[in-house]
Amino acid sequence: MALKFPKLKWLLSSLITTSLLVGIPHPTKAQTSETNTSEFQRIEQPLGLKVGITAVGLGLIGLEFWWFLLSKTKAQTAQLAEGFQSVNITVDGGYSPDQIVVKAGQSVRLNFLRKDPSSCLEKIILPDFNKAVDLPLNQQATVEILPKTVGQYTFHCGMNMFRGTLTVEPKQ
Ligand SMILES: [Cu+2]
Repeated sequence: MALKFPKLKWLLSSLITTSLLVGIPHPTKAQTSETNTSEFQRIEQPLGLKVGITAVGLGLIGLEFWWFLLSKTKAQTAQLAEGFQSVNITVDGGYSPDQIVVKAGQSVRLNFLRKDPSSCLEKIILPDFNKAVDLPLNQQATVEILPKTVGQYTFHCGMNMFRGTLTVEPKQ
């Protein structure tokens, strides 16, 4: 949930901006233009234009909802390579993928490639596996773990602001 917070904040502020652009009826403004007829003339917009602008605004709002709430990254299953379950994770404004699925009882290699210069992301921590690894910029850093117990584990940045989930499934 912590990861979603900055997104939601952004979403709210952009929704407000969008509604301002669309032009929510402004009572004080309307009054001024009616009483002060000598200076201001009230311009009647054609109905079609109003409807059109409203539709564009609603469309943008819908697009934002889809982008931030529904276009979630899908979980990625680690691929077997040289006896390891490997997955490449790009670190850039978060982790991509941020949901990783592995099987229990086999070593996992998480290959992090940090492209984000922000110091926030320079450390990756897997508390359940007692791992804290520095991620050099534009260089792959591998974290090796052996997940023994089925369950969900989180990995996160040094300050626990960006998070990802490691799901350990039973081996079949
Ligand atoms: Cu951080």
